[in-house]
Amino acid sequence: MVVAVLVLTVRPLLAASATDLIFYQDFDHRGLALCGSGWGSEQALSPENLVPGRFGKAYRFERPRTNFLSPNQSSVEAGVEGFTAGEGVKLSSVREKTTFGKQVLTAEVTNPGVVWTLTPAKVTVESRYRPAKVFLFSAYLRADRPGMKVRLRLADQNESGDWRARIESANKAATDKDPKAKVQPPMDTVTAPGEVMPGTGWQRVAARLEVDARRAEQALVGTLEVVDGAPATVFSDGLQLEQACVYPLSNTDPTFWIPGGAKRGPAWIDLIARETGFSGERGTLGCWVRPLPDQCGGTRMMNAVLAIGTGWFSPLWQIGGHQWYVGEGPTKQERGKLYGGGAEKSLLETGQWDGWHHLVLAWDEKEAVGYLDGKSFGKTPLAPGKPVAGTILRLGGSFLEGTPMTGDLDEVFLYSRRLPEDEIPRAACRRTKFPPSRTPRLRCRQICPGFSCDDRHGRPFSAVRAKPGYRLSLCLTARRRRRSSLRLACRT
Ligand SMILES: [Ca+2]
Repeated sequence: MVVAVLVLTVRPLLAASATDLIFYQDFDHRGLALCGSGWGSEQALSPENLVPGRFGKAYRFERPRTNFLSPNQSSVEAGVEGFTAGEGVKLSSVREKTTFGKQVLTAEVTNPGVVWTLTPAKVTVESRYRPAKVFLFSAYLRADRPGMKVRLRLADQNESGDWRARIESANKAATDKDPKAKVQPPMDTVTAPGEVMPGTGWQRVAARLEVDARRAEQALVGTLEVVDGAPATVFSDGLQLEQACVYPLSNTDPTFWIPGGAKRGPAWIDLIARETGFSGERGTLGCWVRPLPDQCGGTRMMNAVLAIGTGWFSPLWQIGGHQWYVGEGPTKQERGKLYGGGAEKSLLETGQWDGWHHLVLAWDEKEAVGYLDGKSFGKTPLAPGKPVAGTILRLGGSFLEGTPMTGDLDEVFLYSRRLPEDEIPRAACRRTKFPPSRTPRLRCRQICPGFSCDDRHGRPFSAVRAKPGYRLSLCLTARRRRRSSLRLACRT
């Protein structure tokens, strides 16, 4: 028998049941979110993802990634191991403090040509559903003086291998078996080097390589060349070799640097939606978002931000990306789709709030409306849907093809009713936390592992509530006999 003890201090009492606010995560309470009728739900946050928010802290979302380079190739902390000097180039590691450590790679170049080449990285990854695997090689560079032009390249040493013959023979075997079989010829490799004229400050540059997804193994080699401006000295640090996003494939900007060999999973935060009491039939889902700069220049597209559902075939509510969804599954209805491409582009503009933008989806049984910064940008009729078993409320992406969000997220809220038209612009113009009078003041002193909301048998915690204006301490003892059963004792 597992005994879990939850101690909460609630002040003032959440009036959530009166406002139908059934989920609220502000990232300012160590992961504690309001969930259902005034209950706290602990969401696991990674401290390295907490960044300055619209109010207090926000959470930064990035796609999952691995830096395929060795630790020394990525940060040059232990000499020049992993780098081969080009002809006539003198390589050394010198002391300089950067974001990536205390040493940087220095190359004294006398003539145009190869500066350094990396020892190949053996990579075996898949690219499900996509015709190509896309790899990105990025580095931070600077020069001892302006006027030099450099080129970063990425190549697969297995390019001259037997991959083409293997694909062709597999295709032939397929058509021999079934003459109508659809086969794709081998895809030509696409290389996109990154060229830059580095200044005396650090600057990131990236090279891209696309290969046929059926090629099982790559031996990836990154190279830096001086095109023009030698003799000169070029400094390198913060190198990263990664696979681009599998979906959408347009997410091909390099991610924030992580050490060589390090891996980060998807950053999204999931909650079983029924814990909030979400009915699906009507509601208002919203948040503040801010896109991330592309460190090679420009701003990165954000893609899906929030989603409630399980996949393409069940009811779905989604904010962000080219298409917002609401109601019955996208595969079952023509309606219930809001074009979000224009709103997504508008996110790249700084706007009134230092890059932050307010996104809202509000719906009832008949229609849904999307809002950007308090203004409606589109509406759609819909076929209402109810959440199916296992429906997830996902912060920071969508389960449709596992699309990850790129950007910062703050003040996520979900109401169980459609907010009136005039309340949404007011919410977007607030200069204080949302909603100011009803910010959850759940302060969690202790939450034992194993504790969670469970409303499979109605709403077991709805009895435990403080009255308006009360400052109340609750001590709950939950005895967890079976997964589906929580017994509560409460004293004030
Ligand atoms: Ca916040």
